[in-house]
Amino acid sequence: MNIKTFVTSVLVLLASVACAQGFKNPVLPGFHADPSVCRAGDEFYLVNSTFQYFPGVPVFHSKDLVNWEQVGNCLTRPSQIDLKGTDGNSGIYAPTIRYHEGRFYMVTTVFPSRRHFYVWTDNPAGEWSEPIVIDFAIGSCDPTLYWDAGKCYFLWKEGDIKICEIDVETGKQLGEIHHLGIGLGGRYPEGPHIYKKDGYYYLLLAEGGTEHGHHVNILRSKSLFGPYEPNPANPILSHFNMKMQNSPIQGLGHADLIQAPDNSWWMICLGYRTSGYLQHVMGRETMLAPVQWETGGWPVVNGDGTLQIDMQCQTLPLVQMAQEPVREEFNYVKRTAPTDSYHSLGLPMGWMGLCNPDYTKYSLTERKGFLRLRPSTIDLSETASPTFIARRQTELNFMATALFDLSHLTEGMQAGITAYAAPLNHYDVVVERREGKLFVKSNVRLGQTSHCEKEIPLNGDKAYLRITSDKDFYYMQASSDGTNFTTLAKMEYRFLSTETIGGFTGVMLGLFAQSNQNTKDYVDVDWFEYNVK
Ligand code: 6LW
Repeated sequence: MNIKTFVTSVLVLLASVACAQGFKNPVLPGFHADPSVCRAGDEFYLVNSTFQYFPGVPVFHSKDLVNWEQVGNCLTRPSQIDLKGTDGNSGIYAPTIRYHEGRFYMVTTVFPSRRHFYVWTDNPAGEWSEPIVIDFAIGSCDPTLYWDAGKCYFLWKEGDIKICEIDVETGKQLGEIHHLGIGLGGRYPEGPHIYKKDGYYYLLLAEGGTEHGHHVNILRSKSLFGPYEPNPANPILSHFNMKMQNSPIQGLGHADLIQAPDNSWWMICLGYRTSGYLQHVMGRETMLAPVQWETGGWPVVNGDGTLQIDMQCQTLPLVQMAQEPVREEFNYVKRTAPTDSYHSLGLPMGWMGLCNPDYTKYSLTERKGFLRLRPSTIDLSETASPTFIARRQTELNFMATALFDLSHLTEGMQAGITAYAAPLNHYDVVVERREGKLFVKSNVRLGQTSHCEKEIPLNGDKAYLRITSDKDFYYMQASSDGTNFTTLAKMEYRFLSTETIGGFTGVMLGLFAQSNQNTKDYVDVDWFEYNVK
């Protein structure tokens, strides 16, 4: 073997070692639906839909598509989005993120108006612009932006897949609307994206609906406006088949393709991990798969169009990102943001409120190291904005515990921790004061029914409130000393599943405070601990 061959072999070996082997799906566990990804230089940015939650559209950053860190949110100001009256079936639907000539764009749709709009920024971790509204197309969802030969195109689903040129400065329509078909006949053709490769325009889209029948097809044309010919091997991604009928991951769809700096191709998509028979509680999660895409050929996802929890494949060189702490201490995080931005509250990334939260109900500065919750008279079971702040449930088996200082919780107030799926579907651990004494109880809200299984007295003004789980049940627990916990109730997972309640979100683990009258009193939360088992 000559020296050149030897050196090349060593370099290839080193490169393969540097590209680690394998990763776990989902790469973004918990309610991270409708993912879209772009690349700026050698780094990746990803966004998800958020529906009734605020701030809207989290922005994640990665260097390897596997490890992600949330660096911001696109919609942080009430002037950008009015979520009043929204729930898990409305608000912010699927977003697309694209990077063009140094600027990031996020385009999405707000329901029920079905208005499409986009915002832009030069710093994805900072504030994004005021919305630029698409005024020539109302209806349906899943818009995307695509640049070709110096022109910007708006692509969306409204019955069929439509595209037209726009002035990206104003959102105004510049060209005629072209029709790109309705896919291959599956229900709900949606989530369209276009990619140009080897002289072809490729049209990627999801069909089948965002349940078990979900799958991804791809078509191509020599012309941007078609006609588009389908890949004979469609679907390129699907678990809706006999081979994958028992997979713990189902509902794969709503994908986006991305080329890495090493010219490898990857697909991110949504899917959900089922708990029990065909049910899921954590919402649709973001998954990753490698794509083989030969020159002039069709893309092949992970060899056979399926993916696994344990992915055995060569990855990009893995770069760890800052991980969320197990115990959130609620220390104020200073950010450059205007006072009307949610980012000005200094809350940790990943924590969201409902609709457009009243910022005066939340403080990390009135008592250093504590989250102060000022109760609203809005109840958790209303489709509105109660004093509620939550983070995603990311595993089936978890333990969430919060330490409350209740010395300022007065008669008529309630506060606690909740596994929240929807206004009429949540399991709570609730504290209240009666005749000067503190009590803690379970509260199960299911549709028109509220049920308290058990109530016990608390000793002193501190309480450790806990929601934990196993694969079938949530357990509502409480303790006065942080060691001896009493189980107040246990309730089936399945009554918080998407299949039971509908909608497009997943269970959130939250803190809340409510009062039957306006009050200056409050509760302080010292920390929130989230352990996955
Ligand atoms: C979204 C559509 C979808 O607009 O579900 O799974 C809808 N895909 O593309 C709401 O998430």
